[in-house]
Amino acid sequence: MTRTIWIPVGGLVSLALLAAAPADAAKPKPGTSTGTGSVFKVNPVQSSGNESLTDQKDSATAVPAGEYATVQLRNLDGSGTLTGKWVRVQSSTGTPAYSATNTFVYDRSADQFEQVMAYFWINQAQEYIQSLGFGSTLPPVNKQQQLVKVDQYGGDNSYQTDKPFRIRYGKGGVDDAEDAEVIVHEYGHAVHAAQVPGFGASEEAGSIGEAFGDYLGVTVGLDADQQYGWPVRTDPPCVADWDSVSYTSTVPHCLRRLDSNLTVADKSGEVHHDGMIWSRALWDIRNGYVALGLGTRRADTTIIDAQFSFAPDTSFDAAAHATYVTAQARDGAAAAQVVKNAFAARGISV
Ligand SMILES: [Ca+2]
Ligand SMILES: [Ca+2]
Ligand SMILES: [Ca+2]
Ligand SMILES: [Zn+2]
Repeated sequence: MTRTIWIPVGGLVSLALLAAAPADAAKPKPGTSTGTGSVFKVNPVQSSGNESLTDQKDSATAVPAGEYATVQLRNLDGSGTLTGKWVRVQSSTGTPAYSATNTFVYDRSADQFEQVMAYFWINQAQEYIQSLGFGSTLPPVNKQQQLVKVDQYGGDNSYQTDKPFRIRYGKGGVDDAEDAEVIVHEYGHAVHAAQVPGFGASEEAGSIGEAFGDYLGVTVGLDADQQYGWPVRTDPPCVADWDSVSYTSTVPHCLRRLDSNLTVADKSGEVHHDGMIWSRALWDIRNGYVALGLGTRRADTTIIDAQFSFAPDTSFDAAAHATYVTAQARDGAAAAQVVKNAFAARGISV
C-alpha cells in the first residue's frame, strides 16, 4: 500500500521517502508566509511608563502580560522557522523557535522570545524603510535577508559585522533583544554598511553610525506605535528605556538620548558619546520638518537618502553638507534651512 501525505512546500511525498529523509525535512511545515508572534510594544518601559520594572533574572513575572502584543509575523519562508525575506534568525544558544503553524508565542523567559523580537523588529524596520520608497522609487537600502544571531555573545553587548554580514544580540542585564530600540540600533549599522561599504572609518563617521542607529531605533518604534495603536509613555527621545534599567540608576532610564545639548566643543573621541551630537541634529531636523508640515516620514527619507553619498570616513561637516543638499533638492529651501540650523546649533557647518 502506498500512502502519501500533503506537505505544502514540498508537495506530495511518499512516506517511504520521508522515512529516509533527514529529521528536519520530515518536520511539518506551515508553508505560509504570515504567522503570529508575541512581542514587546517597542519595550515594556516605553509602553507602560513604569520606570520601576527590572529584569529579575529574565523572570516571566517581571513584566506584566499587558506589555506584550500579539502581532503578525510577515514575509516568513514557510519552513516553520524564523526565516524570511528580510531576516533569518540563524542560530542561538538556546532552542531555535519552530512552529508547524507559524505560531511563535513565548514569554520573555524563553530563549525563543528574543528570536521572535529580532525577527519581528528587523522585518518591521525594513518594511518601514521600503514604505519610504527605498527599493521602489529610491535605491534599495539593505533590501536583503539580514542574518541575526541571538544570545550568542555572553556579554551585555550587541554588534553588527560586515564579514559575515550579520548582527549579534547579547544577553547581559536585560536581554538586548527584549528592547526593539536596541534591535533596530544594530540594524542601523547594517543599513549604513549596505549603503556605503566600510562606513565608519573615521571617528566622526563612527559617531554618525551610532547616532543613526539610535535615531532609527526610535523612529521605527514610534512609527510602529502609530501603526499598531500602542501607547508611548516615556519621552520619545529616550533610547533603550528597558535595556538600560540594568545599568542606569537615574530615572528615566535611557541608554542615550536624542535630545542632548552636546556640541562639537564637547567631543570626547568616543563614538557613542559623540554620536549624541549628531543624533540631536537628526532629532531637530525631524521636529523642524513636522513644524513645516512635511512630517517625520519625509525627514527620515531625506536623512536616509543623504547617507548614500557619505564617504566611509566622512567628517561631520561633509555629511551635514550632503544632508543639506539632499533636503534642498527633495524638500525645498525651508527644509534645507531647518537642516542647516539643526547642524549649526551643534557646531557643524554645512
Ligand atoms: Ca529574555
Ligand atoms: Ca542588555
Ligand atoms: Ca524609547
Ligand atoms: Zn552601535
